Amino acid sequence: MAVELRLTTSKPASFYLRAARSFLEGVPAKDDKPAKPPLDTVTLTALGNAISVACFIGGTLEKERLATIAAVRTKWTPVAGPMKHTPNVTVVLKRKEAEKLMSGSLAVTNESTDPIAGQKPGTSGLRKKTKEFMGKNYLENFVQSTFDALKATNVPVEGGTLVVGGDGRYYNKDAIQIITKMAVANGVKTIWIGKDGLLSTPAASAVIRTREGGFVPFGAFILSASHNPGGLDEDFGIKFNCENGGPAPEKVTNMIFENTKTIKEYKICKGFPTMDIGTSGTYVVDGKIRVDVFDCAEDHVGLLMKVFDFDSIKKLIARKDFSMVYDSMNGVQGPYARRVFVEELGAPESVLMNAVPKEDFGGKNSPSHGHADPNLTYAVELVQKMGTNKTGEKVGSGEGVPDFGAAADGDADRNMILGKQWFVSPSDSLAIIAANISCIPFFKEGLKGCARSMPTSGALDLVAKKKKIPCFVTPTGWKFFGNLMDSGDEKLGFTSEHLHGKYFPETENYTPFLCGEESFGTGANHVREKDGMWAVLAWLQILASKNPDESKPLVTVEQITKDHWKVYGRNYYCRYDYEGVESEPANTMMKNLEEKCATLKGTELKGMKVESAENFEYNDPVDKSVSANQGIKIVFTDGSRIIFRLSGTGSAGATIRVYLEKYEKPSGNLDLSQFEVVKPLADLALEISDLPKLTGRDSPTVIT
Ligand code: VG1
Ligand code: CO
Repeated sequence: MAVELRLTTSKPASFYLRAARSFLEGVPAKDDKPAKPPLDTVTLTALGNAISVACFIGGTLEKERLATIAAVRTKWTPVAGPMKHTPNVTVVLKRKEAEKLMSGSLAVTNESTDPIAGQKPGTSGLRKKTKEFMGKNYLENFVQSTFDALKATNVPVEGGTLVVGGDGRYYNKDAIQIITKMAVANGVKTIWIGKDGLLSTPAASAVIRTREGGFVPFGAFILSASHNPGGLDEDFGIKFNCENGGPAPEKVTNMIFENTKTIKEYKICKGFPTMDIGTSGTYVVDGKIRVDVFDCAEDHVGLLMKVFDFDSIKKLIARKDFSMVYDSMNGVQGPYARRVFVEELGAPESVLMNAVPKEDFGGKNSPSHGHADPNLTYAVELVQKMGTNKTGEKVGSGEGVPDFGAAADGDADRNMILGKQWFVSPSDSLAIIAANISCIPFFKEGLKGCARSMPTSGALDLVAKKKKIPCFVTPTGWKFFGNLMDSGDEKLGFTSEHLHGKYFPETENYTPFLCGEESFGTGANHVREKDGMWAVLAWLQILASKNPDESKPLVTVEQITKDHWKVYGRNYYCRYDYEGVESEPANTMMKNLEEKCATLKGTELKGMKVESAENFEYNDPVDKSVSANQGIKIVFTDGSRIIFRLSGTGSAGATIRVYLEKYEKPSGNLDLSQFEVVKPLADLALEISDLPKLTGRDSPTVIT
């Protein structure tokens, strides 16, 4: 475990010395206080005059042989006042006893290899069948191509720190060992690995942004195919996140892909020891390379505790008339859920469902059939528990049903929110969080900006309009939100002019910022990924603030949703997925649709007039990059929309997504089933696109 001590001159040096020492030594049990185990990492951060205190403590504890100074880092930090910036020093202490010295060869071998076709990263990294990933040089080629792209753009790979972790699926642990050996061969000096190889996607982002004082690593490899099933016969994936903690932007992933087409050799240290990633500690190999294996939850949960008011959520959870459940779907979220709900918020162990990470997320015979995908179709166990069916309608009397239920996907960046017999659609959830944002301490002054992906419903736009804040519409995929969150941030401390590292001090600052997607992804600028746990805590915080008085009846999730519709109206919304379609007819369908766009405008279809029809193109307002071909969008004069896209996360064939939306004013009928309301739009979509004829499919495989 790690801790950060922020030194100031308001307390004497001896106070901090004692504190650092007791963290490193641990504290024995006393009276009714439990023992505190020793911590492996103590980070001292200090500004201005406190810097000498940090040096004094580090030097003293090293002399006492209690700790090793693993790193001393300096950077400039913005401060209020005329100085504007001040020097900032971070001293990283590693507990001597937790340090394991290992021998091993650091000799680098250049292995020759040939390009492998199809290594193009999609919406969120490269995803393929696990067996393909396990094939000769498959992972190695992609990893080397990434290092080469980074080095070509002056990312400080050499001598740098790299984060590696994954969602725990089959092949995760082996891949981590390979990446470690390749990273060392490519000059990386320090590798941070989540214990047991686990790091959720948002946690990896939090580690980059906050561990050891923040912004130490140059990036992270996250091993995940997210909600796609895991196992030898299922999917595996890898993605690279940059030094801001966000997914590599398109210019980087394009560069990686180009490299995979010409790669001739990769570098690996074959004699580097295989690391014990099941035991926390800091391993020093050959006196030169440091591998830290650390608790996967500490940085992320530590950050969330700064964003939210845990005490008020704790009070909500303690209420006798409130109960909740949380389904980790046997993905990576289990350890995080236990830490947050049970250890920090005092909920009983029984709130945790499927909280043990499994390599196959429970596999084919589990209720979710191994799809760690939090939606009404796959989160079967939770949906049943919450008293609804797979179209979100109430089932049974509601007796004994918890008041709140939520779930995460395999890599824990997604969330599904449920109330007692009540489903909140992700687009509505985003809008409701926006409308109630100031309940959350991190946002107490409100939002400066927000964004949604293009296929996400326009519910957020209505809130943004009322609050008079900018609302951006981006292509699908979290990487497009990154620039908006980094905009106006000078990020002192980054010296290299590389990749995404060209920060944008001149452009508008939009933080605090909220963003989300219809695909059960919600998040904010505390990290640069969507964050499943964040969304759930946001809802719990809203519930806590709507229920300040325990003697009054509980204001429920259902009520909060309905109250929202009464103010803003309701964006009835559904997504139809046609999975496992042949690529060729899917591409033909999209091409035909694009051609049709030119003539659709102004025409009438089943009594609905087309206002616009286009292939969505995004012009990034921050770095001015252009992303074309992001989905066919048909908008009608009554505000209804039909959108067609091909998925970019599948591992084989094609998945067609059809997004349907119909707006109803606050004075209209707000209590219909979304599936019924959008049905006529779905029929129209099939007619316009010729989908059934081209693909041979009459009905979608999944409706969300
Ligand atoms: C899907 C979703 C998209 C999401 C992406 C990654 O992409 O539609 O909104 O960002 O998955 O989510 P696509 O290209 O298949 O539509 V995750 O949780 O799978 O990393
Ligand atoms: Co995911």
